[in-house]
Amino acid sequence: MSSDFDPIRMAGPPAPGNPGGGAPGTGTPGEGGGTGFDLATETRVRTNKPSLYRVLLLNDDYTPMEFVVFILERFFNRSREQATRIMLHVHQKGVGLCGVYTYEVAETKVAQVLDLARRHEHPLQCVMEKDD
Ligand code: TYC
Repeated sequence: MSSDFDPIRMAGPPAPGNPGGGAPGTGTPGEGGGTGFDLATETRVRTNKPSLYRVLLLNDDYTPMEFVVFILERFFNRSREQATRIMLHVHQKGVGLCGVYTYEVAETKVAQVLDLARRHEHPLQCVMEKDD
C-alpha cells in the first residue's frame, strides 16, 4: 500500500552557523537575491522496503485467557472476535501471530506486552522474529 516514491530532502538539519543546512559556504546571502538559506530540492526514489517483523505470543499454563484477549485488543487493535480466535490458537498450538510490523513498532509492542504482563504478574511471553 505504501508508495515507492518518497522524496527525501537531502539537506540535514541546520548545522551551527549554517542555517540552511546545506554544504558550508554555499548559502551566501545575496546569491541570486535569495535569503541566504540553501533550499535542497534533490530527491531520490526509495527502492528498499523496510524489513517486517512478526510479533508472536507464546502459550503458558497460567496467564488468564481473558488477559491475553485484552492484550490483543489493546496492543494489536484486534476485535474481540479476532482476539479470542488468536488466543485460542496460541492456547492450542503453543504460538500464534499477533501482527506484522516494522522493527521499531514490533519492538515497542513486545515491550508493552511484557511490561503489562509483568505488572499483572503473568508469565506471558511475547517475541518478535524477522518476517522473510
Ligand atoms: N493457556 C492459558 C490458559 O489456559 C491461556 C493462554 C493463551 C496463555 C494464550 C497464554 O499466549 C497465551 N489459561
